[in-house]
Amino acid sequence: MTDTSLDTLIVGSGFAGILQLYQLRKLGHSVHVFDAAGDTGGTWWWNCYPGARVDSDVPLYEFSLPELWNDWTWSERFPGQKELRKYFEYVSERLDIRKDISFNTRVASATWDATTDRWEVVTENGKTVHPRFLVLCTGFSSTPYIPPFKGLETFKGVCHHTARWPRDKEVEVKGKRVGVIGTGASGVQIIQEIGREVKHLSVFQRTPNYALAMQQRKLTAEEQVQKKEEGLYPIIYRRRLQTHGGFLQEINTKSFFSATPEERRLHYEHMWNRGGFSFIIGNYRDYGSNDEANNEAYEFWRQKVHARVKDSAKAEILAPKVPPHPFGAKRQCLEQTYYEVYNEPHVTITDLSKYPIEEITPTGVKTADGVHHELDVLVLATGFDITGTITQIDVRGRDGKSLKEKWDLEGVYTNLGITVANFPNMFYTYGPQAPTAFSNGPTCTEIQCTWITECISYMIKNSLTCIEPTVEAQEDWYQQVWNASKDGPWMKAKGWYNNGNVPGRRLQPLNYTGGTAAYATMLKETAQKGYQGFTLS
Ligand code: N01
Repeated sequence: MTDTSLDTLIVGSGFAGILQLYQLRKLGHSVHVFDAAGDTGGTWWWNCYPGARVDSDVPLYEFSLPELWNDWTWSERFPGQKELRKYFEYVSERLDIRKDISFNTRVASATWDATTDRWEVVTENGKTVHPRFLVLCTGFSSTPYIPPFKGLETFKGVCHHTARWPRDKEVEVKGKRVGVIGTGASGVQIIQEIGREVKHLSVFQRTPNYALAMQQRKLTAEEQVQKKEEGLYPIIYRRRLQTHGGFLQEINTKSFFSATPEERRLHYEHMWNRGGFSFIIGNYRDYGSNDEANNEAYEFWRQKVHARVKDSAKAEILAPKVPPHPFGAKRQCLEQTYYEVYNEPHVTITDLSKYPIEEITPTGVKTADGVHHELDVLVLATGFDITGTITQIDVRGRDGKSLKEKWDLEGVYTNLGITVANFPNMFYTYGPQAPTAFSNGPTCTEIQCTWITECISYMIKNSLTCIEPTVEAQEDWYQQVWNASKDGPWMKAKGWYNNGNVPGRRLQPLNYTGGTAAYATMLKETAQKGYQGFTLS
């Protein structure tokens, strides 16, 4: 028999899941969370590999709820995973949310039941619930991607994907021969952290990461308390909703050609020294669309790298003379001492674009230059399946067809990066076709969760049963996402920005790049117009 006591089921308890739960519970709705993890934190629970650290600075990277920020202070501008975990523990206790979460509970399937107008959600450990609304707060990085390397299963040493790093036992790397495949943010961070202490490090890089200077610094409790007393925090949180990327810095509206080479050089230095994503956000507006502007940004970055890496052959692999893709086309990460690691004689780097991995053997990795890299530990820093974070659940909508099959066959179609036609009363956060990669998590999810809460609330108040987007609205959003991407470099290299990191997927922009503030306005206007683009019944 269908139990109709649950209004909303949320999947995941990272930033989005927690806020969604807190907001809906406050309204008096019955709401529950299933999370495959053992505790709250989402990506910060899973990604416990050495060196994991956030790339958005605090206090931007936290909840804007005064009941939380008032009593919390950080120790660093860009906190590490352990401190972020402590933050989630604090949040969980302060908001008393664990009582509404079932941990170690992975959702296997969600099927729309048109006879009851409810979802039937089944978990791998045998629970079944029937909520009216389903909110997938599964983010963009909850499904690791592991390439089908020949022989991977034969490796006899220790092998982990960065997002499945063991949390209950220490992985010994000191004095070991370690290999890292992948140089995205995860690879760069683990290489930077363990590079000096291992016996030998073999880095396998297919594409260089144009890593930017983090400019990390310690924070004192006093400076944070002072800012709070000066009333700055509410302004910061309001402001982050108004900028392009959820940071305080607005994108540069000046053209590359409006400045002299000297002015540009000084500007680049200034942005570089600010750290974080300033060098991208503050770059000239046409850096993504004009080759000259783009090449100059690349050359500035390249010189910074070459100045730090002593071995010119290694430096050339890390920052080649001819850029493999335009600056900004792939997600850059932030580093502190990444490039200095390559000055250690026991650290080698193989350029997989020239010498691909031929196979993984029981004792190491064989590359096409004929070298067999002997390894005790193999780290797969090979990223995530972005759409897989949703389709890892066998979601079936009104017509009984699976979302995975639809997206695999037709490409990803959503309305506003938050709902999908044919999947009534289903919402998702921080996933495909939202500002996701171009906005920090707490900002983007605050906008989305608030919208979802108001939508559910509106439906209950107006005795409405179902909401789902129209196919036309979805096609329109698909086009808007493409249009916003046109002037940027983001379709000019295969990566997780465009579904290109998983072979065989349809290339399409997976992020709305028109800005977080513009996105928030669109969501708001849609609601104000009585949920234009949606069918309500
Ligand atoms: O994943 P990625 P990630 N053979 O997809 C390589 C966030 N994040 O986990 O570029 C060989 O960026 C692949 O090579 P290529 C952040 O938003 C944040 O590192 O496709 N190599 C690439 O080098 C980030 O952007 C933080 O040629 C293969 C790497 O694997 C996002 O998560 C920390 C391969 C994958 O890089 C994802 O980052 C960590 C193959 N067959 C993550 N397949 C912070 O907050 C893939 N690769 C700082």
